Amino acid sequence: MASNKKRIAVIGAGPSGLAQLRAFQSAAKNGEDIPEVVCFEKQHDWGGLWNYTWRTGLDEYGDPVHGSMYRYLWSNGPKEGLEFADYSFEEHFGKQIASYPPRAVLFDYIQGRVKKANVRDWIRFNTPVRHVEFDKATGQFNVTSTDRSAGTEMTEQFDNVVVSTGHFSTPNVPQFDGFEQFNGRVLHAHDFRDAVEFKNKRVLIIGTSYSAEDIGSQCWKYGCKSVTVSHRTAPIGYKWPDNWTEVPLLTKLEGNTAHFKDGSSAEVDAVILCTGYQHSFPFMSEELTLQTANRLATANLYKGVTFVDNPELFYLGMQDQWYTFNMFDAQAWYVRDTIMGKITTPSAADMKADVAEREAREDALEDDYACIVYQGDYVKELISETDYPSFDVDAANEAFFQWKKHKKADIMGFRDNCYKSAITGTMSPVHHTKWSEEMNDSLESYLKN
Ligand code: FAD
Ligand code: NA7
Repeated sequence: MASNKKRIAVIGAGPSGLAQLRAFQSAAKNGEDIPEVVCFEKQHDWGGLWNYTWRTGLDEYGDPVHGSMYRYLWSNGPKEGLEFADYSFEEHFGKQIASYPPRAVLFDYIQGRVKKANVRDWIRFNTPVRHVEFDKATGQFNVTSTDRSAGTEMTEQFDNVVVSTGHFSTPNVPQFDGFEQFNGRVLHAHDFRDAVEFKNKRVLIIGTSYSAEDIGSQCWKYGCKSVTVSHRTAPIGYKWPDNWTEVPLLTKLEGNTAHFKDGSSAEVDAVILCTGYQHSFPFMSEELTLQTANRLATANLYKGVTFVDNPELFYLGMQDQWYTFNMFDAQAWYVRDTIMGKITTPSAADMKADVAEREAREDALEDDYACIVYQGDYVKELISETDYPSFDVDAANEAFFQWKKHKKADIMGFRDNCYKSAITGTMSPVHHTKWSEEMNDSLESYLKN
């Protein structure tokens, strides 16, 4: 007999998609009758961006490579800001660990919770979703996916779709005069993999946000000759090392000479475009596609998750991010309870008013500290409506405040600081080696405290 259970498609098994699986598994563990959940993941493994790949460009099947992560990446914010409320670092590692873990350590942590929840069987790996459309006649979504190992394509029906494919994967790539004739590499941050490639090179970075800061810092740490950061709006303004300069926007390249808006110039060997990413959902039909800027109040998502034009569709993790893993959890629990009918979605007009109110509040924010509080309040708001374990969001905000101050004081040394967990209240140990001197980013080395 055919099941009359709802069927839910979760697209992507990165931190957001895994949060959705864990949310449903947690309800099942509490004895609730949960829908059938099918997660589609285009890569061979889970973890999203944290599942590092050496590949760039197209993968072995000719699909765009999702990964934007690079070697030697250490968390760019304190782990105390992202800790899962239902699975602490101490539970995972059996002890408290230092505050800025390298990629492999965070990847291990992400996996620990979902291994414990035993949800791997819910995921169809190596299976990209190619197309999603809504059938008004049936009130269901038709989801077309390709099993790349078998080379087969199929279309199935789902009552709800949760899009959790991230938004830091499809690069925004501006053009500057002279790129065609430049005698060095021009690449986007998405394709940056190993800072050692730029040893002894003069690196020009365009952009002033996280990628610019961190890729520049990696190149510095691994021995580049100099870093020049070119800004469109304003310089980053930290106290940079002596071989690091901030300049106005690039106007053109002539050979290896980069010219800037103020008339100055510099000789450079490589250009890295740290110019951000696009929200890109080529697999969604036009009327289901989220169109938003990279901001805290995403356009067209009620409560930051429910698609206003079709409230059976949800998007996770589409905000610009101070909070990450625990915010995705708050969203996933909220989406779960909406799908399971425990939370009611209001009228379209009320949803639109909610979005407008969030945008107006964000537009009035004066500085980064206010942005942190704003996103912390959003996390509080969502968790107050579900059974996601409540945690001390103010303490997590405080870790972010300290982080900002530590960056201002010493941009190449901020990762040597430690903070108190908002989940367990324990203080992190100081890492055994300074970030600037630590070339070993393995899990084994990091845990030797
Ligand atoms: P992703 O991690 O991008 O996962 C999306 C998943 O969807 C992927 O597995 C992908 O393969 C899959 N997918 C995509 N399209 C399809 C499809 N059509 N069909 C099926 N599957 C699909 N956050 C922090 O908290 N700390 C950090 O230090 C930090 N550093 C970062 C460094 C870099 C370079 C980048 C780019 C981001 C960083 N982030 C960091 C932010 C990052 O966005 C989050 O940590 C997190 O990875 C977002 O999770 P996600 O699941 O929303 O998206
Ligand atoms: P962000 O945070 O979206 O920042 C993009 C940057 O690129 C920002 O400084 C922009 O400058 C700049 N930009 C965008 N377009 C241009 C053009 N055309 N010319 C010059 N500069 C431009 O992206 P990131 O990659 O840094 O960070 C994304 C995530 O990756 C983040 O979560 C990290 O954890 C890792 P603007 O200020 O708008 O002038």
